[in-house]
Amino acid sequence: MATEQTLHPNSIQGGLDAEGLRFGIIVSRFNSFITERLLQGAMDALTRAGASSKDIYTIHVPGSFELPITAKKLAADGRYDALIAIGCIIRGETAHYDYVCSETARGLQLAQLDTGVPILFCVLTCDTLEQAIDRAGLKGGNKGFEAGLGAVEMAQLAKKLRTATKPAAPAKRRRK
Ligand code: INI
Repeated sequence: MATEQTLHPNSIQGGLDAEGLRFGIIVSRFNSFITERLLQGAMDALTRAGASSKDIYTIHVPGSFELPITAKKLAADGRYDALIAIGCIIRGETAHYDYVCSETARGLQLAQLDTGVPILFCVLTCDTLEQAIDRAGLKGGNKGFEAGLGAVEMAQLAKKLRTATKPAAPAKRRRK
């Protein structure tokens, strides 16, 4: 039997340095009282991580339902290292909430899987306005800030994976 040895696997992780990375932030105008606070949180995180204003674009859309198509277009143009989708969906009296929630989440997931560009899901899905306020800078912190840090980490990770998973160059054949 082989002697026991400690293994040291290779580790690939994204860090939190945003210098030189480009970000797009798509913001839903619906419930803008909440979404603009989430945007401030995301901007705060990106600024603290070292991103510069010239590398950050904000794009506003009417509602959360419009986030996926916009995110996909931005991701497909290849200029961004990561995107953040910001929305706030609050339950009403009809099933509308369920459709907007599920299609927004599904569309954003498809957009990032189709394009390979990380899209951070910063869409609050709440039963009440109070729950949303708590998550936009009060008791529950600011989910925009969390998404901002997540965007930096995923942008770096995506870059590293592009190089780390490249197949090694074929070994040169020796002449006989
Ligand atoms: N959009 C939201 O972002 N949040 C909501 O709470 C919401 N509600 O409750 O209706 C909402 N609806 C609009 C939707 O996102 C689309 O903009 C609209 O249906 C037009 O496509």
